[in-house]
Amino acid sequence: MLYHLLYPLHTTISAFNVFRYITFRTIYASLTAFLICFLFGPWVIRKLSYMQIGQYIRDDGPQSHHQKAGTPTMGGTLIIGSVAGATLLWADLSNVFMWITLLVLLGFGAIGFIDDYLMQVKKHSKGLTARGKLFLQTLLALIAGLLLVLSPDFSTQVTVPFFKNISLNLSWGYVFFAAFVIVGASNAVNLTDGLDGLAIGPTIIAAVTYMIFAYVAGHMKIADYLQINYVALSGEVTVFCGALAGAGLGFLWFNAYPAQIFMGDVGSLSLGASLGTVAVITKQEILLALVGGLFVIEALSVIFQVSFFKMTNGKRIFRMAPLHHHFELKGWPEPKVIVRFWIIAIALALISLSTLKLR
Ligand code: 57M
Repeated sequence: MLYHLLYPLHTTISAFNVFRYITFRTIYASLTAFLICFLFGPWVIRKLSYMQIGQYIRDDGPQSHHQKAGTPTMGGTLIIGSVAGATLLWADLSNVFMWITLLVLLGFGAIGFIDDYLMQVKKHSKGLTARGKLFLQTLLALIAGLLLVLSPDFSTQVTVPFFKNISLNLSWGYVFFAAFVIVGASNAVNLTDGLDGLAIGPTIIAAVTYMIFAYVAGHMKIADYLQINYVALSGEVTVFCGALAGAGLGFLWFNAYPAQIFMGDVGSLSLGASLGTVAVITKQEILLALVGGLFVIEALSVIFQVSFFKMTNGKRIFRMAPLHHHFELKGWPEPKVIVRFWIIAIALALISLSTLKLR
């Protein structure tokens, strides 16, 4: 909004020329989102506690989690509000990709909200059914995929990281591919969200990584120099990624161990889906498996554990899935698991960034 209001005045006040630059608007979008989260955090925590939206803790989980009972959840509403507010303030509102990313953020946030609301407010113990949740996620992701494919000049080619000469044109099949990436990312972040700061840390790391990819993909000269897909107009998604990282930091302030608030499904489903959408827009879809490798490892631990459990009538590979519970049950203190998982996420993000040169 500020871009539309202030940039046109640059002919009279030359300092307003700065609103033209994506880098400038990204920095301020992230600071704005951080401040919204940071300043409104205590109020949201008080409000949620007052409304008794406190986490119910399952009996079958690690013992250490019982002391977390009653921690306010649905903090994702704060993250979504900060990201949407900061993006609307700093992005170019005529940009189609910015709107599609916001649609996914808010849409998946709404699905998560319904789930949390049923569970926390209506005390409907399981929330939405797994099938109902997956149906709504798939529907929304297909709509986002369709909107992307219909966007002007959007390529339906899929490229493979590290191999610049391998690419596949999926044509209309790209809609399903995009939906798969978005829904997969959404659920993987949701599975990871089981320790204080465990999901938001790697989300910030992935948002910063995609902030760089979005800037590069949207800049014709840099994209050409690095020989990566140039995606016209995708540069504006940089502002969204900045807002995501900023809001993540603001939320982490309160979600850091010992957490004063959890994000709930409203947070985890929407953050994962947004990262999936950004990966699709920047044409770095497959690379998301590496950028968000930690989420993939957590999701795979569940898939292997559940399959093995069913095949062997109750035997397990890990002490408990998702993987973070395995390490907790091995005796690692919670903060150690969290920080070590963050370290892995940073290393994976650095390897992902190296694909800009290694190809
Ligand atoms: C939701 N939710 C957390 C919080 C957060 C198929 C199966 C593996 C699915 C999986 C599952 O349901 N995962 C998705 C995980 C929960 O956190 C809430 O949920 C929101 C995210 N959706 O924002 O509102 C608990 O996680 C802890 N937490 C923190 N700090 C945070 O910042 O400590 C969350 C955020 C919170 C809190 O304790 O209550 C969760 O873990 O439930 N199921 C599981 O993860 C279960 N695994 C399992 O049953 N494994 C089995 C196999 C055979 C399926 C096995 O390995 O034997 C575990 N979850 C729990 N207890 N709580 C195991 C038992």
